[in-house]
Amino acid sequence: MPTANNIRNICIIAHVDHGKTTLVDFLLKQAGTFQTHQRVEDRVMDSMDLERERGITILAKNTSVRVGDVKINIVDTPGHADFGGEVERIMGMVDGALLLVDAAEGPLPQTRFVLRKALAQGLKIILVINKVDRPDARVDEVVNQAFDLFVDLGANEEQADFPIIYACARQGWCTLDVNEIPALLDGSKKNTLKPLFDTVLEHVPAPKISADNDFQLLISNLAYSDYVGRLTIGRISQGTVKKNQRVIRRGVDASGNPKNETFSVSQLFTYEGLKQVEVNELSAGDIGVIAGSELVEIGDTIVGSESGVALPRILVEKPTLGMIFSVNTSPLSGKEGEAIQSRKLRDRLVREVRNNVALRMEETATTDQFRLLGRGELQFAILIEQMRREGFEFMIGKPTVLYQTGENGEKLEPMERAVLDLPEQYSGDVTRMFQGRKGLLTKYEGGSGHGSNRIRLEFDIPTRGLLGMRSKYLTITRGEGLFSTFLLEYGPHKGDLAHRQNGALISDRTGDTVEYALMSIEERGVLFMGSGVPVYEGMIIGEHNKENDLNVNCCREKKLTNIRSAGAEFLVTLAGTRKMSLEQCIDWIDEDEWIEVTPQSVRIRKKVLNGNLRSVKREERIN
Ligand SMILES: Nc1nc2c(ncn2[C@@H]2O[C@H](COP(=O)(O)OP(=O)(O)OP(=O)(O)O)[C@@H](O)[C@H]2O)c(=O)[nH]1
Ligand SMILES: [Mg+2]
Repeated sequence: MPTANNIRNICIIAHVDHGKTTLVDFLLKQAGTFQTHQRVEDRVMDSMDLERERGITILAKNTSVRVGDVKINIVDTPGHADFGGEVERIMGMVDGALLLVDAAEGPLPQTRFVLRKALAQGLKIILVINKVDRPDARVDEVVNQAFDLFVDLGANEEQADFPIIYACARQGWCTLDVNEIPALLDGSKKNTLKPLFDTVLEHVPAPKISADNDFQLLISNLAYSDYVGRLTIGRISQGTVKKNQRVIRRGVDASGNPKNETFSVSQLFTYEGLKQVEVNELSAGDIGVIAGSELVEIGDTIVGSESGVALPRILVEKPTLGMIFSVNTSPLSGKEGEAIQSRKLRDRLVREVRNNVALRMEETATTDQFRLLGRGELQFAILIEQMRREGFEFMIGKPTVLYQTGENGEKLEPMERAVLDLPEQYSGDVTRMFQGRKGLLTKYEGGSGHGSNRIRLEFDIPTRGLLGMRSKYLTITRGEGLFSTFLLEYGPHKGDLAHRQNGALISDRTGDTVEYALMSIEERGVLFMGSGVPVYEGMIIGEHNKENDLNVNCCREKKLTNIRSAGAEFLVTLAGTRKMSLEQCIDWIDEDEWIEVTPQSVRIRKKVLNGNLRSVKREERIN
């Protein structure tokens, strides 16, 4: 049983893609977690299907390594802003943070967000300048920028006196000496991640243990096991807990009043590498897993006796976006998955909100619809994707911004800073697009980021203006632009913003699409589908090239004639369709439209299906 002196608890934080999960791979490998013959997948901590498919981390996860007789618990965190709540909730488990910064990109919006949280938590920070192997690395400049960021965020003297490590996570080495980088790059010198391990042991304090021996743990994360059910994850702040011990969960009920539950600890686990190993006892300072209660929630405290008190609940930033989830009311409902009824939809959303502190749920005026509140389109898209993989059918509406009311009754809306890094030749188009969305250019920096023909632009822009922008930005910059944002604060409402310039092409009947019919519609806009696709009245099949909607017959067959044309028949095919991904659909839809999600399809439809009951004019369909 380790005492706190041979434990260190750290997290790894950074902007998206700066190499956190890759670094964990090599920390595990070099600490001898795997047998030499064992083949280890890249980014082994990204274990969820969706994480592997998208190449990003979505959930914070624990692991540990042993260096000598010290156990280092490590929490890998996601870098995408939409999953910022994951970072916020694990901060209380650790005493130190490795702050990774890409040697070419430098600090970006999420670097700022996570560093601010880490400083507020009083964590000891180690700066890791990663990807020093990049040809466009600019190490000195990036170190200076990181230093400025610490100062800017109000780091105290001790915090601003951070050790700096230069690393190439992908090759598994690092150094404390910036002058050694060239030799390490050309292979004339070799190193490992030992300097990083040493720095952690030296600079990150061992977990403080209170003199009070009464067991206490703040629940920072949850997991689920098919064998033992719901699992509590947290750091034991004081005392010890044993298997079969009776403990008390100090939680809250739906209205926030204290609610206690006594339960018996059925199993205890500790992290050893990627495995959870069962133990009989956990003691202060360690991060562990407790089974035995199905009711545990993030933010609850588990204590060992009646006199044990609850720790302050974990607070995270408030949601800024809302999205309606609805029972599927489409004519094709139930054909491809389980068309869940409102109770089950509600239960599923409640379960999500219990596991994810950054999400909230609200009832609406109708019992078939629920409003989920969160941080970004990607956060919603991931949940939607998970639910369709579970076999569910449901509908979602356009994401909407959550407004607030100011002191004098004025309407306030969330504002964000968008930081863009892009090839200079696209700057004109991009600036025009952002300004058209009420963006205010606050910074124009040449020669930064990846190489000299790139520029960095910063805009202050309403969250509302950013909705649906990502895919347009990527189109304009031919996929070469980087785009990230962070929330500033609520500001005065910036006035009306048109969401979409184009109307929809809408099927006026039920049937299957026919190539012949689609060919005549094609000149009216962009089709989202080819032939042979089942459609219904009110379902959207494409984007109209005018502002109004257009109801079309996309099921019309060619009339058969017995006169053969003299010339050879041409085989005419559709020029091309734009297959819409779930995220593109979320970017695209208007308030009077739904996205219908099933395990097999993502369809877009009008809320009002009957063509006679809805207007095609924009000003009449959206108020
Ligand atoms: N050139 C170079 N690429 C690296 C290095 N470390 C990581 N990468 C690459 O950077 C990309 C992102 O790496 P990840 O480890 O997934 O980054 P992450 O910070 O975990 O990303 P999120 O968890 O999604 O925020 C991958 O393609 C890695 O191969 C490095 O030292 N040098
Ligand atoms: Mg990652």
